[in-house]
Amino acid sequence: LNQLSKVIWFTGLSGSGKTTLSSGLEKKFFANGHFCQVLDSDNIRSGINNNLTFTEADRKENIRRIAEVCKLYLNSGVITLCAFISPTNDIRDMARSIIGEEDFIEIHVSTPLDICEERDVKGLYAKARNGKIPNFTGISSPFEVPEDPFMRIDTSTQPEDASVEQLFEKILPVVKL
Ligand code: GGZ
Repeated sequence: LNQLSKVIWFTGLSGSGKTTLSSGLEKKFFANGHFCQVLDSDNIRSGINNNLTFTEADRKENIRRIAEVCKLYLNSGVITLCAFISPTNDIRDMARSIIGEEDFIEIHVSTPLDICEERDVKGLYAKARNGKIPNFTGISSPFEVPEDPFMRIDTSTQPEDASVEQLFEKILPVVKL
């Protein structure tokens, strides 16, 4: 295998671009001969974690199970790209300690709240503002900015392909054998 297995952990608000960037990066890695698996709320909360809500306790359990799954991927040599809000230092510290400090690469997708809310791709921010979705991150539930991520990417100040290119250039040396 021509790769070191790592977990690329994207954290950021809903609509910040985590899933888009992780899919873009997956394509680039694959074209370069590296095997990846993207995990995001679409493929995790619909299946393995379909009994979990967005309370603080359930978010923590969500991330705990995801981090354990990442460990299995690590052991099999696959690069895991995780795109979860993972809103608090406490939750991200737990993920980091389950996965192991040296295999956990934190990317903060730092697109500002007002831009995410303006995009409102799924109409969730509007619903959260109207009180129809409780515990919505950035509106009625906290997001703590990570202090020292490996990288910060703001998708509102540059096009998607430029962000993916930056991620690829900076992460490739970390996974390349
Ligand atoms: C935040 C919510 C909520 C609440 C539903 N708060 O933009 P999306 O739709 O596709 O991504 C969001 C996704 C977040 O799930 P995560 O598993 O990443 O969250 S966490 O890490 O905090 O456990 C959003 C949708 O689920 N969604 N309700 N209340 N996002």
